[in-house]
Amino acid sequence: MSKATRAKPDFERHGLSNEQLVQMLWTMLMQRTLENRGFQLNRQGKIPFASASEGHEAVQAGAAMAFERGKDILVPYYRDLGLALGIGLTPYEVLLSLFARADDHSAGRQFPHHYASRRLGLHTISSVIAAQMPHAVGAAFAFKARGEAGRAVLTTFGDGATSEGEWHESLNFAAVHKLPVVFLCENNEWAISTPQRLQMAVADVAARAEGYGMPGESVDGFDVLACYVAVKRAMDRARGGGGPTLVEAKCYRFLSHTTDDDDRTYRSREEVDERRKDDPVPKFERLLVENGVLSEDELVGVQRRVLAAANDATDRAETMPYAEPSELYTRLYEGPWEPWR
Ligand SMILES: Cc1ncc(C[n+]2csc(CCOP(=O)(O)OP(=O)(O)O)c2C)c(N)n1
Ligand SMILES: [Mg+2]
Repeated sequence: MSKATRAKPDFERHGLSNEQLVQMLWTMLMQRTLENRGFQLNRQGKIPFASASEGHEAVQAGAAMAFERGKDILVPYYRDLGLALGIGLTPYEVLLSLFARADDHSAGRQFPHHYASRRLGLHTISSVIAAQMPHAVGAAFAFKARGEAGRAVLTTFGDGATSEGEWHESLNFAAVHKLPVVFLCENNEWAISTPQRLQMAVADVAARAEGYGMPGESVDGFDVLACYVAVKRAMDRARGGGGPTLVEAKCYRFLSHTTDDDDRTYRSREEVDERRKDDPVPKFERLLVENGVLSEDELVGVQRRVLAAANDATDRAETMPYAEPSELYTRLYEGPWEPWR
């Protein structure tokens, strides 16, 4: 039976080809595999730290599909493993970052999961909450000042970041100057141990958009296609000169904040188990199989290829050397400039 005849007529694919849909699934599976790998390597004593992003796969794979590589700039935060993979960062580059090896973009000087890639338009990541947002707005301002139409900046942050001064300054400045930037909130209901109800007195982060004079939209962050549609619409608006948008994807963090956190100290297992029932990864797998985009066998094939690629990247990165002390100041500045001399 051909794939076309297997497809249900009510399946809304939003213009995405089978290849793109499977690409999104690949991103989600790879994100989950590599983030679990980070926890495993940490517990084995091989790496000092890893962040957790289980529960954020749909938001990130959907947003990545709305990003135009070679044109747009991504200014992410520390939980964006799937976004980085989705716009083209390789599993090997992720593992080099986790192992802090010499061939890592920062030669191992950055925090694990804090990647950067000029090739991909991936801005370096700061762990300082909301510090990336003025940078994103600055990049969008540069696009506008240089007359570079058709380009947009996508920046991401958590619910907790919305309490920072930079968050408000960034949204206000972007709206006043009608800048080509999309603010994507990955609302996972927690800022480490602080629940949303102690973070803000509104139910939806998106409601705040009106106060700045830009459109705001809340979307189901466990629905990868809904996330793609919302972020794509916002990116298209930005690229077309329509100004900024605030998109809020409501998701959940299934694991602890990072390998240094123990979420059992502030939330119940019942709460986490309840939210896991809506796990976006098996949900999207089922959607693709039920609609004939993938057969059961093809799905198993994708899962196996993801695991094999993750294992290969782990093995290769682990054998790589650390940077030499003499390289401490290399790759910090463009060209031979050495301002500390
Ligand atoms: C300015 C600043 N304050 C505090 C911290 C410590 N910190 C790290 S992550 C975090 C929680 C952020 O929560 P949220 O923005 O919801 O993102 P999430 O981690 O939930 O994805 C805090 C308070 C920090 N890194 N920077
Ligand atoms: Mg949060």
